[in-house]
Amino acid sequence: MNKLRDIRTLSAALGYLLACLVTGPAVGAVLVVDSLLDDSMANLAGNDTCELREAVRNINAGSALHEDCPAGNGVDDEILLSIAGTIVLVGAAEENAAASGDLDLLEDVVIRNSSDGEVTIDGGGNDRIFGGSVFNPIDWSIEGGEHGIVLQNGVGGFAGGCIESVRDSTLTLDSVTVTGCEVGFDGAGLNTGGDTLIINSVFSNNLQTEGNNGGGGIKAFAGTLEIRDSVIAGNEGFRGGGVQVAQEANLILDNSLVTDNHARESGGGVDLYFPENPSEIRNGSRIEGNSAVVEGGGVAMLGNYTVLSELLVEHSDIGRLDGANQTEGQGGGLAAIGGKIVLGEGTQVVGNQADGSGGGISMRGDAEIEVRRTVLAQNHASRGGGIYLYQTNGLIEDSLLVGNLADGSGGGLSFQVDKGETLTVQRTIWRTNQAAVYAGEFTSGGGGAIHVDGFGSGQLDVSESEFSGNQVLGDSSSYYGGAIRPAHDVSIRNSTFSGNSAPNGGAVGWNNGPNNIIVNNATFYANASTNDQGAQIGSAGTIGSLQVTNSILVFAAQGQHCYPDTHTGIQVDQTNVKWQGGNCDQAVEGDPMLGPLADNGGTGPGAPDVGYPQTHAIIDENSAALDNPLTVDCEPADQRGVLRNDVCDQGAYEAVEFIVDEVFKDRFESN
Ligand SMILES: [Ca+2]
Ligand SMILES: [Ca+2]
Ligand SMILES: [Ca+2]
Ligand SMILES: [Ca+2]
Repeated sequence: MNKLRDIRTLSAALGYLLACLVTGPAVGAVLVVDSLLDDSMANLAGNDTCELREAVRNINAGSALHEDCPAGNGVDDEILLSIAGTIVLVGAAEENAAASGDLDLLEDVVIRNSSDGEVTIDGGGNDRIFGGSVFNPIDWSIEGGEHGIVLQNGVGGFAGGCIESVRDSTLTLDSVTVTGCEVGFDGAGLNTGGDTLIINSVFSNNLQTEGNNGGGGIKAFAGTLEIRDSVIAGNEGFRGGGVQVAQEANLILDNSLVTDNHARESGGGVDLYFPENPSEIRNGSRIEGNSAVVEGGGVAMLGNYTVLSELLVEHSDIGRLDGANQTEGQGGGLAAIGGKIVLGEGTQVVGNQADGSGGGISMRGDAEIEVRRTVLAQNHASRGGGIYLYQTNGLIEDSLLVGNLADGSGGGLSFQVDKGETLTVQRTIWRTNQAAVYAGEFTSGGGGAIHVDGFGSGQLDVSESEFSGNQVLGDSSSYYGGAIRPAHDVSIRNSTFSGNSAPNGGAVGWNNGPNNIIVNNATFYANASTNDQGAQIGSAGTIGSLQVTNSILVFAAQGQHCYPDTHTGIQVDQTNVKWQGGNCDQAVEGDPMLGPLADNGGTGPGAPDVGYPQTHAIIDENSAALDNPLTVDCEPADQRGVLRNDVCDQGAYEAVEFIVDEVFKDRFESN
């Protein structure tokens, strides 16, 4: 029996191959639509023109069900729209055989504009335009070609206002505009449940109406949604004003613009809702001018606690100075609860606004963030002007935070610890960020660049970074830390504090603890206490300690170097050098002879556009900080990553090049 079946199978296969040799493999039918008419099936029949509805039904049937059109093959069929103009679909909705209302697609099909102008398919405000059946997932595409296809004015009931692509279908939209569509729950322009490519296309002014679900422009609930070279603009939804990507779906946004969309809850531009697979925003994409009421003006991610939800942003902009994303709640540019956000090379988060916390970025709820080679500039919030982190572990490196503003604490960043979270900051520039602490909401606080607070435990480690021109505004005796207002466990190594100011503690200051703060090989230069309470370091804290070693304190621009000097918590021992300022009496008096704040190089990649975190170089061989024998346990390399020599210099800069230059001068210069 088996042998007989094998022979039958073999002969059937041979017969098929022979048939292919004679006739070629099955070729899809090409159905040319040469009419813009839509009407009842009876009225379309026998008029000698092939209407779109007849063509779709022939393809669904795989036959010449309607004699005005060629027969459908059922495999690889193609519809050519040969007449430019507008087709308005008519007939009752809630019908699923393409006989009225929406065109229900049950077989694979390519719909292409072959006319000499734009073709518009209008849903008539009656039903969606293209639908399908969950029992018939299909591979399909709409190709507008040179002149484009517009899908407009569809109304989709629950899901898919203009287009519904059912689970496990694949869909390509190329050169298609989807506009003015409306839906109750999911995807006003498009609701899709399979791999979807949107290229050279526009989704504009679509509306998702109900107080649940979302996707003003597009909702993807399964498969990869790739949006390339496209524009998503002016759409509105509950979650995801522009795009909502949920659970089994993931997003790739490539060289696309998401702008002027609005969410009545979260994710004005994009909402990632418990995504189980990583998403990417990349390659020149811009998310700007979007808004959300609750959180994530530009992007929101509600993370999954069991599967790591992850978003990577690279070479893309979230916000711009004249195109802020904004929210009445948290995370003007980007908000995440849970999950992991990675901001990579070439990301800019600029000009975003949150009435709550996190002007640029807000993260909380067992979340994780990595920021690399990123610029965060001129974002504004009540707390954490650039970044707000709560119950979040983080890494920030080779980045630039400039001109961010908090009405409360943490102009650059607010780090709220709770359960032992860690934040590592390295090779990063913090410049001209401001905390404008105001009485009322926050009775104490500060941190022009970084504010650490919270009732639990946590650790902040800062190294190889520049803090310059950061400020805590106001005059309260409770406002501390022009650069850093630490709490809990903080280490500061190989960093430069220059020209920062606060009422108390111009560079570093705090007013409550518990603290365990270690500062090693730092340079404090020309910081100011506007209340004369510690130009460089100030404290009213009574718990914990701040230990400063191997550091330089020079030029107390206003106030004494340390305040109060006798506080047991502040320990600035003889391994430090001080100049042009009082207090810090254990430090040894001497002129370190420093140059101005300048980019003196580095060994890392440097921050985008501005290079390396700046340093004050030791510029004279008579510097009191040069090869200082009192130093103990210096950092092995300096702020720039340059290895220190045998006897380390105090401060963040090791004068290795200076010494080489001097040797060169002595040996070879004739005069
Ligand atoms: Ca006809
Ligand atoms: Ca239908
Ligand atoms: Ca229908
Ligand atoms: Ca040295």
